[in-house]
Amino acid sequence: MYETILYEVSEGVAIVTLNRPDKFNAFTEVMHKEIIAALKQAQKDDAVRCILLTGAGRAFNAGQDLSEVSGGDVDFGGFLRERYNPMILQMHKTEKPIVAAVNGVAAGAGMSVALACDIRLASEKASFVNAFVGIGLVPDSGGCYFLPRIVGIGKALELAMTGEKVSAQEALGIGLVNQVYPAESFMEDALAYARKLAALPTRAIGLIKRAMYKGLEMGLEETLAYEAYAQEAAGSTADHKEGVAAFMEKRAPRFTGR
Ligand code: T3D
Repeated sequence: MYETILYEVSEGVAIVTLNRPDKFNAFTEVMHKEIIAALKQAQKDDAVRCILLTGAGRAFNAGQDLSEVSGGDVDFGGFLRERYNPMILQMHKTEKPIVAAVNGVAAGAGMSVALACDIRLASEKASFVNAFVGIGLVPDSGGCYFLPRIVGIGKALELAMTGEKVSAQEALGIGLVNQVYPAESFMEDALAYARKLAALPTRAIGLIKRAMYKGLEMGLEETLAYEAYAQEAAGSTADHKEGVAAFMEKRAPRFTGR
């Protein structure tokens, strides 16, 4: 039903695969729309408790399909406002964890999308290229928001200004990715990670995501107030009751995401 992505739900995980392997899964207008639609589909589906975003073939994503923009004048502002920004905002407001399974190179807006995911898992064959400067552009799609927050301003400026490729191991060293797995078992390992997240209290995880990002932007007083609000919501879930009951009964909890 999608043209540029694959969408599959398996054991609580919606696997969204960017699927233009001959173009290194570069973004097109259709792909932006389909990613937004897939995120909304996953948000609505109670059977989905984690979203895993990956790429088909050798690459994760090479950013904007440059053949779409090579012909002449491009309305860059409009391009971002209409295509990229809604996709990043949809990721941000999705109240389920989004895990990037970075199977190969993530370049330009492809790197930004990986940064906008909540967790990044990398194949040892993955790499990151802040490719914008290489074509005389500025990091977009949230790159200027997420990159300095994830790796610190000094490293963020270096990566954005030089556009140098960062290997998976280097990415692990600077906190750009959370885990690196062998290439041969990468998708199995990434799926196992996503399934683990999918078995946790989904509503609390959605609230953790929202509260943590809000905490980045607010002062202490506002953050404390927001935490109280979020805790009220989390404290009224069935999963909270189950977690406490399981602890008291000295057994493993069975969370249902409600
Ligand atoms: O309007 C706007 O542009 C605003 C929006 C901006 C958002 C952005 O994302 S700007 C940044 C755009 N992306 C880039 O500048 C990255 C361009 N690609 C590369 O630098 C390199 O391809 C990579 C570092 C990603 C990978 O290098 P390598 O040596 O492993 O592979 P390759 O041989 O360069 O590429 C493999 C194929 O993918 C190749 O096709 P071919 O020759 O085998 O038929 C290449 O043309 C294609 N490909 C890679 N990136 C893109 C692409 N095709 C279209 N668009 C791409 N971005």
